[in-house]
Amino acid sequence: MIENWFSERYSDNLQLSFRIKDQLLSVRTDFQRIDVFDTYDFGKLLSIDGTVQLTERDEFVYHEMITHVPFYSSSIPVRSALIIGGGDGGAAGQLLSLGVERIDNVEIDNQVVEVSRRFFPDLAGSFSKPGVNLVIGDGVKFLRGKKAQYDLAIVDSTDPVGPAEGLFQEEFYRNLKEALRPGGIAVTQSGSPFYQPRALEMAYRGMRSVFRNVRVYTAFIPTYPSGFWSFTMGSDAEFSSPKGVRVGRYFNGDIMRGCFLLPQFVHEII
Ligand code: AG3
Repeated sequence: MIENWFSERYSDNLQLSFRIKDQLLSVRTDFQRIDVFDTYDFGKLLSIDGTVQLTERDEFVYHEMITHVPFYSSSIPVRSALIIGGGDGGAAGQLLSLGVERIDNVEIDNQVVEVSRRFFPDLAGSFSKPGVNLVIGDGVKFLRGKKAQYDLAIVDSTDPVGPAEGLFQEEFYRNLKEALRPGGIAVTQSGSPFYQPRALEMAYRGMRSVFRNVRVYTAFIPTYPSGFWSFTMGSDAEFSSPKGVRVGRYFNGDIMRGCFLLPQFVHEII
């Protein structure tokens, strides 16, 4: 009996493997390779250039954490948001659930959106909801000329190799800040502190040179390298610590306070 597996390679000596029922799709786009697998344990899985982007079973962790934490940390009401990347629609959906009224979601690869509409309709459905404006284009270019328009900016990107490399650079964070209203917050996924310390270091350094306040927080995401994942957010305003939050499936008041507590090896990276 032949067993089929999808593996994300972390190094020559390490990989994470999912036994799959089926490969549902494989396309090469102008930007990257996209694959969709039906896995036994995590439901459908979307991968880009061989790296896990989301699975049906654990996407809620990433998408809640990249939205709820900055939303509740904001000292100004979050009514409008910009998402760069996020072509699956997961982050936009979470922002809508928080009551954000206007969302511009700028994804560079229209195939990510098409594939998500077909295989992850619960996530991509957010693109058809009122208030969400999907733009297919380069986030870096989209930012040109955008001044003080958003309360929150979310960078939901792939790893800092290939198309997303520029999204971890200081110059990009500078442009992102220009697009924010005074007191607005920017947040980016910043990789696995254990396996990708340079991603975290780049995000942290880049944001530090642009924003007065920068904080790193982490979450447990089983299907990403090491399962221990970081996010980095920056603002010129003080971060607020809300009394009450609406709970998600991962996010709650304890997580809102505790996600900023970092192990010593993470402090040593940043
Ligand atoms: N974007 C971040 C995925 C990074 C995963 N890296 C990896 N597996 N090596 C997720 C997109 C979900 N909206």
